[in-house]
Amino acid sequence: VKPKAAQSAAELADRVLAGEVRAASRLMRDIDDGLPRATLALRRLFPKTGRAYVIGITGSPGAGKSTLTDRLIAKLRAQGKTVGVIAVDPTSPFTGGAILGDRIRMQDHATDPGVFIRSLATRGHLGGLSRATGDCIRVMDAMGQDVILVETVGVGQDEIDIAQMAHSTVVVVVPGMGDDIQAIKAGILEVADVFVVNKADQDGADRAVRELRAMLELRHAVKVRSAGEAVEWEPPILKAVAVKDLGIAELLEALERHQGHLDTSGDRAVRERGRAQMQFVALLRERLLRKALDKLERERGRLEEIAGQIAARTADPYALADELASQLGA
Ligand SMILES: Nc1nc2c(ncn2[C@@H]2O[C@H](COP(=O)(O)OP(=O)(O)O)[C@@H](O)[C@H]2O)c(=O)[nH]1
Ligand SMILES: [Mg+2]
Repeated sequence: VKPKAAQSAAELADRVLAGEVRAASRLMRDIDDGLPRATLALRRLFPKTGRAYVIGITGSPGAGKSTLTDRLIAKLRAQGKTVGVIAVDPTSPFTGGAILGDRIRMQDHATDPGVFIRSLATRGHLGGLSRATGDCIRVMDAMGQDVILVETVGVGQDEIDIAQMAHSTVVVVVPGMGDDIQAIKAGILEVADVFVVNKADQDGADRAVRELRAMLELRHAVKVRSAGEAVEWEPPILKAVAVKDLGIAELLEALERHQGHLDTSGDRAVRERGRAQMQFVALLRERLLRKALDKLERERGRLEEIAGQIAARTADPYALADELASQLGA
């Protein structure tokens, strides 16, 4: 990296640390574009991060995550807290897919200097969406947001990784989900700290609560048997009607209790290491993949050649991948 880039990265980082919104936006764009100076700036920011309280909000599309997020923002702002929002949902109102009412509502917060909203697309990250999200969390943390809300659609490993970046993870479900419960079983259940059955104005909310409780009890029984001790934190199952602002105060209370639990149980430190490991592996994965793809790109036509050989069965992908990996060196 040229000295000039290093200097501009340092300047950018310092402006972010001073809480400058434009600098934070700039850095996030640089992160998106994969500019080397973004990494330099992130390195400078990193020691100053770790202060924000990160809340993950995950669930199926249409479950009401954005509406819930919007209501949480209002409550947190009323408490005088600054709020960062990262929407990793391409269908989110934050990214413009909103009905008019949603957009007007978001605009209220968009002009509030205490709120910083940023959306992340799922493309262009080499599968490193969790890495990109982690970087954005750090930028918001460094610029001084007290609370960072991360909205993700609760499907796939990337999403579960992202959910694990939060101090507290809220899983939003809606009545009559059936299949949803199956999806939840597939992994997100393990990372849920608080469940919200949203749209409790619709039929079946109590049934959804019962189904979730049954699943948790099953999990609890398994854990008690395997660990030989009780699990300390029992994820509460709350009902909410986000559009009517019902259940939001209770959700915040549950999150505050969870924060307290993290502090008293020592889980905060355990999770911090878990998060650090997760984020480091995500970073490493992306860096190594980038290195491999760069190498293939330098050897013009090599990737196409490999693809041709594999398709024609004249070479096998296992040997070629191993060969390339070993060529990358230590
Ligand atoms: N009936 C009802 N509709 C809701 C509730 N919360 C959100 N919605 C509506 O559900 C739709 C999807 O909400 P949105 O927040 O965009 O969901 P997301 O995709 O999970 O972010 C919108 O039309 C909301 O107005 C609720 O509690 N009850
Ligand atoms: Mg949304």
